[in-house]
Amino acid sequence: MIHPDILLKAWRLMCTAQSMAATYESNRPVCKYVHSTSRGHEAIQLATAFQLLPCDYVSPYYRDESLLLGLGFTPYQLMLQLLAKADDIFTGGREYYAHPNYRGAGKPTIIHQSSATGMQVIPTTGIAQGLQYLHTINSEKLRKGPTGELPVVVCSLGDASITEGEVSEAFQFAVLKKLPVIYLVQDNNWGISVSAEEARVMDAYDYAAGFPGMERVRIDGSNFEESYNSMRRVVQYVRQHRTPYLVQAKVPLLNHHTSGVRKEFYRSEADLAQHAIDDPHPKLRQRLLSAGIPEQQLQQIEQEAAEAVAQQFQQAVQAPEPDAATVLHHVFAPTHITEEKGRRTPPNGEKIIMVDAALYAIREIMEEYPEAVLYGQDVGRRLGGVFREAATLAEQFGDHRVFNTAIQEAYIIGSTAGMSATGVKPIVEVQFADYIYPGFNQLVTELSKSCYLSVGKFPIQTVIRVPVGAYGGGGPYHSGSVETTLLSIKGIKVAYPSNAADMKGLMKAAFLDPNPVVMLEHKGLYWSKVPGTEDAKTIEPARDYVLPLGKARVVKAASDRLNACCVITYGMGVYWALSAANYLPGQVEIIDLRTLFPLDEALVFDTVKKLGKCLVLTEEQQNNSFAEALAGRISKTCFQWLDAPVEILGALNVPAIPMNIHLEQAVLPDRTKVLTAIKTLLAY
Ligand SMILES: Cc1ncc(C[n+]2csc(CCOP(=O)(O)OP(=O)(O)O)c2C)c(N)n1
Repeated sequence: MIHPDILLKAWRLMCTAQSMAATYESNRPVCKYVHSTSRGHEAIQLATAFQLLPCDYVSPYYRDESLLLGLGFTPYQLMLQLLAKADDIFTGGREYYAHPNYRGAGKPTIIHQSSATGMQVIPTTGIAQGLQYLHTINSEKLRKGPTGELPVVVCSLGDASITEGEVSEAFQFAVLKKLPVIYLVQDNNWGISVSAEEARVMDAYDYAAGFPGMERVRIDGSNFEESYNSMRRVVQYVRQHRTPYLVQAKVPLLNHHTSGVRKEFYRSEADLAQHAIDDPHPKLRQRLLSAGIPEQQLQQIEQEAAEAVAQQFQQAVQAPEPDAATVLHHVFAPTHITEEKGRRTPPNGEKIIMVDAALYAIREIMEEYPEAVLYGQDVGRRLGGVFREAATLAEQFGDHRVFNTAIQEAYIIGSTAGMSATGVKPIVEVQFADYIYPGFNQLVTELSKSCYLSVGKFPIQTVIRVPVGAYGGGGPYHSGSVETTLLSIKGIKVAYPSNAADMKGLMKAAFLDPNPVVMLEHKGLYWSKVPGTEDAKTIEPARDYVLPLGKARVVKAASDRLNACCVITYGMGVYWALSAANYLPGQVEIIDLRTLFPLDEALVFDTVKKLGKCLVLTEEQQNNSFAEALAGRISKTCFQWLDAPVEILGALNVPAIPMNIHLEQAVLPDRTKVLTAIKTLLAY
């Protein structure tokens, strides 16, 4: 039997949510930012919140206002976000209503919430993956409940979100690894104006049957008592049995989809009347009355809730707006790796190839940090990466730390958001740059925005290794360059080493950086097999060597100060430039950027100002590339010092690198093309 105090608590909060919805509706000019309310969904949301412990994690979706009230957030706190005020504890006025994120005492942790329907399922499943790992290694970072309870993760979403493809990647991973995650699907039959009948042949409960090992239950989410009892059973089960569970909760939708997309636009009277039958509010009232709670007490609670909401709304309206000067804060979390340190060229050091530099860096990282894990396609035992870039790591560190994943780039990238929130430090790999696109959404939607929109609470510490680049007839889908596309994302860092020493030093810095870092690793440089790339082999830096992101390097200096130019480049471009420079002794200075973001603008601009002539060289197709953008910035900043227009050389503007090696060659820059471009510059 459910205790009457719990029913009364639910009643108070349900009345509060109802009052909030009514208040927002009657103050539409003030509540000008788009928002959704939980009307109709209150019972299942409160029932869920009441089961959770501070050691747990929950990812609410934008309709989970009542869930947040159930966790103990006050209407005032929620309203500060509604009105995008400075004191909004979640996002400082940067995010919509009911997009919380929270890390603090007394409540479950909530990672950054995007508005993209269904996309939170991967990061949230990543939390469960992180908790499972911490449990496996018996880590002190695993927070438990007051009597030693293990944490669970709740991922809440609407029924229409289930049809997103990424949801299936997360489900697959959760059942494969038996993760302690509860998928709470609130089924109101609508996805804005798209009805369930139009969108799918099965509900989430039936869909879950396709994922053996996923426990599942269908409940009436409008009935508080049923919801409470079911959620209590489910949460206890997952706490104990460490296995995924899907709860399909049927609920009515009683308010507008959002304040902007209004119910009268697309819902019939009959549909609204049908939904009203299941209003959880009168149902709970009836239950309380039959439990002997007097009508008068219920009315009094209702009135108190309304008064509290009115008073807190006034207070929120009066609260200050954010200071515009803070708008640039928290794009990244600060890194403590700012200086090049350690022995880059230790005495008696041996020369190594670039792929081994990456491998050795990761080996040393994993030896030092028990929270470091590595996963991706084929990186685990047996192969150790299609380039053997992770060879022997699974054997050395175990399958729980280095393992294969299915072909699911979205999961590989997106899960790191959840992993990182638990304190695990994931290094993941996308097999080829050409296949980063399925994971691109997670990178843009979830990872890149998390630090900024959580005002620094949830930076995502992850390294994403991406073999990249063209050589030797790799063909159209194994030769692509992706840096311009990546660099269009704000909130991630991108490194692009061109030799073994830089690879090792940058990998260490990337790992220690609290933000997402993409390591672009040129396949043509991995083994120095391409003629002219022998210098990509270097002495192996010592274990203590670290090279901060954002420091370029002078690869070759020009001695002829009167008629010289600089080549600003990276990756394979360094070697094309070096071989062209052999024909013009003393006249070419070569800068290897090493990191594309953050960019060492100081060294670039100083060099251009010193020499007056500049070529920006890239392997990417040239039009609208990073190289062109950089050339534009150089032209503007160094205008008075330039003796010639800034030249740019990249690949031809074709959609893909063709496979035939002669065609490939025709598309890519090479020594001859670079030499011609340099000579043109020097002739000015
Ligand atoms: C990836 C993505 N596509 C489209 C949208 C626009 N959108 C916002 S809510 C919504 C419907 C979601 O329905 P459901 O998940 O059932 O939740 P409900 O609003 O019914 O509670 C859509 C299509 C979005 N936010 N994200």
